[in-house]
Amino acid sequence: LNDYKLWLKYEQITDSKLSASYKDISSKIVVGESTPSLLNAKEELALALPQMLGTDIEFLSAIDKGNALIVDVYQNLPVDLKSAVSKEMMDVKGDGFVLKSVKLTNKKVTVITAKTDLGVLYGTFRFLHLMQSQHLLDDLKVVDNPKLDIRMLNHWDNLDRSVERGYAGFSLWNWQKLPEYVDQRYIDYARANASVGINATALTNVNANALILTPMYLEKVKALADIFRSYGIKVYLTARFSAPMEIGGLETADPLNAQVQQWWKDKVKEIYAIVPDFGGFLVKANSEGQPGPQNYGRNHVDGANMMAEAVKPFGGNVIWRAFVYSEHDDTDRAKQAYDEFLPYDGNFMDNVLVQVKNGPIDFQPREPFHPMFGAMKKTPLIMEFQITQEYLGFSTHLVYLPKLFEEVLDADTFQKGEGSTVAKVIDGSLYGNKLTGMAGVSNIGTDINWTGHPFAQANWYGFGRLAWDPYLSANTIAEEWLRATYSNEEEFVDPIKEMMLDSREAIVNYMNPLGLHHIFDTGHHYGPGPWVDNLGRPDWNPVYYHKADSLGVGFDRTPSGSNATEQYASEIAVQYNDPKTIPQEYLLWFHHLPWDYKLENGEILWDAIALKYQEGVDQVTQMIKTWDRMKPYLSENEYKEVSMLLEIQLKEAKWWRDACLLYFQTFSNRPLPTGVERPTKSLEYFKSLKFPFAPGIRPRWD
Ligand code: BDP
Repeated sequence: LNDYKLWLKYEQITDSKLSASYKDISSKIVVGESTPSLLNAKEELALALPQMLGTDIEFLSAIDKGNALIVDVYQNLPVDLKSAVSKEMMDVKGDGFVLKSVKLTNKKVTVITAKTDLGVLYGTFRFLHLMQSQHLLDDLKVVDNPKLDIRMLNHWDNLDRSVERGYAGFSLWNWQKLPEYVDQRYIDYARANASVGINATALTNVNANALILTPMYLEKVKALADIFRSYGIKVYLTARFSAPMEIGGLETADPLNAQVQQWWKDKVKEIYAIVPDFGGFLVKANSEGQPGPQNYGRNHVDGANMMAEAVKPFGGNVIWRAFVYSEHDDTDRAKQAYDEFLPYDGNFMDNVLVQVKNGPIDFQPREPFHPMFGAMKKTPLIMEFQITQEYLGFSTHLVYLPKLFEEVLDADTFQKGEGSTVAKVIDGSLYGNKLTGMAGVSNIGTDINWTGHPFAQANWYGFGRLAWDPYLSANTIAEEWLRATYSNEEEFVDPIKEMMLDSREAIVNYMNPLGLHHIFDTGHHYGPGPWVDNLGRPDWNPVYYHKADSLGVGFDRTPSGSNATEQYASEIAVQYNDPKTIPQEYLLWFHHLPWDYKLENGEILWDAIALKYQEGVDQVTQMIKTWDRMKPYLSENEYKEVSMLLEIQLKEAKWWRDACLLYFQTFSNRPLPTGVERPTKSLEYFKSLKFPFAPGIRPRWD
């Protein structure tokens, strides 16, 4: 059950010196008790400290003679403490916080404070984390502010508790037992989120069901919102665009129709009467069969602004997704969102955010950053990452995603000159957008350990940390997570951190090396299916994406092909248009090249592809070796569960390698280079594999 506790394990500190110094500063605590969030802070301290310090702690109503820990909003601090932290407080923004060691006459006071009670709760979690990761705390001086406003999970949870692309059991939301039955998990979910600063959650699938907006469900939503509130988490719902017809009895959902507009206004009023701090709507419209304004000859602006108008008086937001690609459009799918949304820049109301996936296709193991970032200058763009591993081995493969997130955030869009990184676009600093955010498609479910793979917890954790501060490094985050989750032993942390950091490149290598993409078996997106060519729409078929033929492989997105590069700043377009200057990892994303094309290192393309697949397999073998060496630092169970998963990962890395190479070999007609293991099964065998069950699928929209 230890897995259930996530990174909030609060294990006993065995280093006696450290433990003594922690006791010295925190066994007497004064917590302001004026609000539910402060009470949460108190409860967390009451849970964590006795466990970590192996001793009782004492809550006092005021500081007495000895050292003490003071946990309260700035405004309520005693005068001497106020002046001791006033300088740091000048740097605090929003729900940011200060942790500071202050010397008063004859005693040491450690202060956790903020402008808001939520800030104090965040500070408390940080303080406890520093203890968990064994930092010295007697000379604390930390000021930390959230850099984005909306730090949000998107649950793709259906009302029947299935989770689209969910690989960790069922939905946490037990709609049948709500509102009366409050599962402890809701509280622990809120604690975990608050501990990393996540402050919003969209409870329902973007492929939405209008029923969630009916009174019966809204009562249930209220129960969840009531629990989440004191942890600073606002509830959002997905809004089905045709809801006025489905649950409102109207004949149209045309956003310019007065009755429809009124329906949404009334609905919103009803929601706010039940959930006064409701965050707003998340909308997938005119995408993959979901209804939207275009069904009525209107556009995204008409649709989004109609809803924005309705939530505006209550301070709500509309988050409108840009994941669109039309069945009637035969331009390169990678270009369509940009083409469709760019003309609307500047036309959205100021409480609309456009939510853009990190890359232009769909959560592949590696994609170049989405060209809308940086190009759409007047509209706040909220980043959409996928924490659930739809195309990254589900909850079976160990893949540390902050490495992927970091790569995207650090990417330079050049849209306002050098240094115009994606992080600066989404934190608003590049163009001065007022509203900012990051969303992560959740990987959470009812599995005891929440995320299926124990290491997938790091992806939830890491997402939260990056939503708080998109400039943090994947390295720092891995270290933080490991120390809180597994161990503080350097001999464990260092190699396992390396293993995590390498894991993302490993999966790119054994699934989609050198810019290959979307060659997954269809529907479930788990194993390889580069041969699939029979789906209803060309852009659902892997062959559309790799375009392998006897001459070569890859998608020409340069001016001689789809010219997707023109959607990027010219600095990037020029670099990417030339196969000699494009970063190798994007090569086949943007170029169709002959099998014997010579790469910079002298290898021909075919050999390079084959060697990359092999490298991916070798990296997983290495991961297994690393994990095996860590046995002394792990409980039997901890060791075994990851060990079993890694064995599956190795088997499947080989499956990917063999299936893809055998398939591409039918075009390249070349032998496998030395160093690449020979497949032991035939291509026909790999093509014939069928899967009786794959989690996370929903009936297709076609
Ligand atoms: C794709 C998923 C699909 C989602 C869609 C979306 O395959 O299940 O509905 O994205 O983001 O990645 O709307």
